[in-house]
Amino acid sequence: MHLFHSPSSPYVWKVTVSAKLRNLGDRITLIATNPQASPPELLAQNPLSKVPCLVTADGLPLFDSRVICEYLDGFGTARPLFPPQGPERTMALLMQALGDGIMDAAVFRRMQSAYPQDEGRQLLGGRAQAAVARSLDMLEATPPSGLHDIGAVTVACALGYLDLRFAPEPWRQTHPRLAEWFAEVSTHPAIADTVPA
Ligand SMILES: N[C@@H](CCC(=O)N[C@@H](CS)C(=O)NCC(=O)O)C(=O)O
Repeated sequence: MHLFHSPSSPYVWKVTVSAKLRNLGDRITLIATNPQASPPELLAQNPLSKVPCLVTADGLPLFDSRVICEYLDGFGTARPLFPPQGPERTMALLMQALGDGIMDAAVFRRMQSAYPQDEGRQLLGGRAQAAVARSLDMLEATPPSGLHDIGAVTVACALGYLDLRFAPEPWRQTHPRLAEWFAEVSTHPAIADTVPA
């Protein structure tokens, strides 16, 4: 399998953490990619010009991170990250949606910070910042436990991305239970060995 990859993407990180947790890391070859440059090799596989994009051993291109992570659950014998059914699955998917939403808002803020900060951009950036703040509050009320499912993996990668891109906006003091969980899972090799640069 080949993975179109960019080292600072939180969505790519989510895929590499999932692959490592499921002992599949050595079955995936990384292809360094700048999706902003829309290279033809990426466009041939993903018309959205986004990473991650996984090309399976059969040559099937898969995007986005949600589809790729669930696909990876079909291999190997490690515990699946997507619970098969019932309330456990619903909660894992909900936490995945929350983590993905934090990534979406944070990546959007980061991208638009490169442009002149007119009134419209300030308004949109402020909405994205507020969405992240509210999401952190929700996670503080019910922090994930362990790194057992796709919800916990996604939230961990979202928090790691905040640390990477928004370090001057500390969240730990105001969210101590979430901070404690993140400190604990950050030592897991699947996270510690794959931290984005
Ligand atoms: N929902 C997608 C989001 C992927 C995404 O937005 N990736 C960013 C990198 S962080 C990207 O490739 N952006 C390129 C672009 O928007 O042109 C997923 O979960 O994979």
